[in-house]
Amino acid sequence: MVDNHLNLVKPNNMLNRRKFLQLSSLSAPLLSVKGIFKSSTIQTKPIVVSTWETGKDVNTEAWKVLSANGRALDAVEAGARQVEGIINCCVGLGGYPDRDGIVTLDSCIMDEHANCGSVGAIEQILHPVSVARKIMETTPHIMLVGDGAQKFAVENGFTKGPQKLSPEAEQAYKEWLKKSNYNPEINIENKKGNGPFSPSAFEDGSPNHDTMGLVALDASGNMSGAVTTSGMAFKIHGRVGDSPIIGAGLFVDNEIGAATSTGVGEEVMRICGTHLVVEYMRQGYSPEISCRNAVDRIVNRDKAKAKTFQVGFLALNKKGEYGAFAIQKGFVFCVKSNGEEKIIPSKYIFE
Ligand code: SD4
Repeated sequence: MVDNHLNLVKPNNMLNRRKFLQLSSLSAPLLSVKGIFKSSTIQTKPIVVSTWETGKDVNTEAWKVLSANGRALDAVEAGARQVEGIINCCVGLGGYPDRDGIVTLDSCIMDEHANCGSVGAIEQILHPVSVARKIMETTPHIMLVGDGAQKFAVENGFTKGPQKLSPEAEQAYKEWLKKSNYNPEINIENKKGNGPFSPSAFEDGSPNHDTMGLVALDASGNMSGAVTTSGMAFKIHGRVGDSPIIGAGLFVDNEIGAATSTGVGEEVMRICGTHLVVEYMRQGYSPEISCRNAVDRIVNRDKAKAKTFQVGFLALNKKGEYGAFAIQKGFVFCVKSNGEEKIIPSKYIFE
């Protein structure tokens, strides 16, 4: 499934900065022939890319802002709010709960000036992405969590909804309780080889992830990104994943590009995943190869373990070029620009 030329950038062969500079001055034409470095100077803008199939409607919402020459920041917030407002296993108040039966949400947002805001494990608030933006724009802080985040939200006009599971989430939770042999003292899912805190797949085999991460480049050439999720279902209460962590679930560098992630957050956090992807793009790698290199960083440490979980990265560079890479087959992403509206399967390592 992986193009042969990608072998050139496996971690063992990875270029250090000095070598990279030497190579890029001596043999850049050769490398660009291989497709590692793109030489195009054409910029595709505006453009938005987002994770999973739910990204299609998210992009539609973001596009309303982008196509009216709006700011990428407004576009990504609008896109994230769309998916927060519908019932979905993995985003918003309709999402699956933690092992105590409580839905806790993680979200963050980052703009072209490296301003960022973030909420972790917030409860009963419909639009955590807008709380994250409020934190970014009105406080000296970046991240608020739990009760403090909820208090801040309510004080700033967000409505506190009821503590109630969606019918789908309630059903899934009841199913999970049957087999989980629920015992907070013992991390039983881990023993079953299901990942650090929660099963990597649900009972029906569908993956335990559908986090919304989206990054956009606006008509003015500025970039922003947002992520919103209910996190891994059946996690320990209070667990926060990569999604609201700047540099893990989302990173935007307006000079270079932006990246977002999905999958088992603990594995993304271990490598500061999206920051790493953006740093690869800074070195001149295409978005896809940058995502591939970050995936390799995870997989090469422990191949056997990596076969048991999913992580996917999605990146967009300053020219509007995009790409993704995942550990497992199955990750898809959505693109919307003037010339394109597509759902694209990501390349991957394992079938
Ligand atoms: C998390 N990364 O909480 C999130 C889960 C996810 O698609 O991506 N779901 O670890």
